[in-house]
Amino acid sequence: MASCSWIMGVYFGKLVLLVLAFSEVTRAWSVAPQVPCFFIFGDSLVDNGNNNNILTLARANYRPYGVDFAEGSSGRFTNGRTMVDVLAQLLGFGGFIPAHAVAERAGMLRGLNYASGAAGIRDETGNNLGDHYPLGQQVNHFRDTVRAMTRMFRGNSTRAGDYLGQCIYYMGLGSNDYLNNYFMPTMYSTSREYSPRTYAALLLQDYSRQLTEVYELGARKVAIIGVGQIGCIPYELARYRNRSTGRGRSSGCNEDINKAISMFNTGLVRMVKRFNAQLPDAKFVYVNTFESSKDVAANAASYGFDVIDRGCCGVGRNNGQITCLPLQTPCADRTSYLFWDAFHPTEVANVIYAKKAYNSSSPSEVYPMNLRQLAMA
Ligand SMILES: *[C@@H]1O[C@H](CO)[C@@H](O)[C@H](O)[C@H]1NC(C)=O
Ligand SMILES: *[C@@H]1O[C@H](CO)[C@@H](O)[C@H](O)[C@H]1NC(C)=O
Ligand SMILES: CC(=O)N[C@H]1CO[C@H](CO)[C@@H](O)[C@@H]1O
Repeated sequence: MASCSWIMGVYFGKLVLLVLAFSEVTRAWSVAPQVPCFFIFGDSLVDNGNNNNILTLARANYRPYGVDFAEGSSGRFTNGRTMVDVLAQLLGFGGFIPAHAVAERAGMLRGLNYASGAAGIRDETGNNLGDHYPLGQQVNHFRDTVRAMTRMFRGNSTRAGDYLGQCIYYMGLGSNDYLNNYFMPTMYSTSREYSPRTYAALLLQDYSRQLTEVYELGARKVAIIGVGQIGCIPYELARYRNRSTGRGRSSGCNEDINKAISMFNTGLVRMVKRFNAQLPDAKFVYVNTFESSKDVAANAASYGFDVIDRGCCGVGRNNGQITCLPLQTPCADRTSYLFWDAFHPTEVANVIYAKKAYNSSSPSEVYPMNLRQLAMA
């Protein structure tokens, strides 16, 4: 490497010095990404290690999590890459976006990942699993980042704002407000206090306020990820005693849960339209993972999946009652499973969802545009 750049230096002189200086600054990211930075807010679907050093059951920094990941058990709740890892690659980032909890200041210019397993829109969501960073705290972390970044732009907030406005923001919250709140009546009272419709409205009101804060801090290109079909995940199938039949999803999903989530998702689309109409320069996009996961389940075989109703790793009915335990042996054919554990998709499923978000031309999957177009917008 060193002698190579020395030889090139002889030939290209200043140009190479410039390139070397640039790669020093950008920490050797090799290709220019389509947007200068990528910030991630979310839950365990996209957490990449923020929960590793806190007291919580929502943690995945042990084997076999990460069994197919070059960096090993990083804290990602799957066997390999998450959806945002793949999106970072599709957006042309030469590497993954670092976890806020471990990132050094120099790393923040390319974006940070604030996602935390068990997190929801509501503060109390996920408390049954222990400590975590709810959306409110993730937004606080982002506020700190914006302050530090403004200092890096010599205190010029106009320049910092211009920079932040070109970046993409991934917002993936809401699943736990159903899983680890509304549909967990033994721990939470929300289902006794609110109808599914009122609860969805309440979540949307909270979410809208927090998204407006992220906008005010400088975000303009925001991808809002809908909640998936939680009524069909192995955990819910197991809870409602719908046993795996091996192939297909003939045992049926829990449609009560799916209906409640559809109300929330419908509200997200309205919110995206409202933001785009009302907030100057706002480019909000709705990524319909509910629709995408329906498509994947309905056409499982053509996507290469043999098993879509049980986890590749886990305990109990459908491998869906407890998540994958330390040192447990996962299934061998991980590319033929839709779910890695009771809650989380496998890497191959994450790749499908990321590609749809980035490149789908169907408005039922990405509205009003996909992330490739959002990057250019
Ligand atoms: C901040 O940056 C903008 C754009 O580069 C520039 O026009 C402006 O003069 C700067 N403001 C200060 C106070 O330096
Ligand atoms: C995106 O879609 C276009 C055509 O629809 C295709 O040519 C291209 O390869 C796709 N890109 C990715 C990264 O999937
Ligand atoms: C809760 C739930 O959705 N249970 C379903 C389990 O599967 C049967 C059919 O086998 C459905 O009738 C139930 O609705």
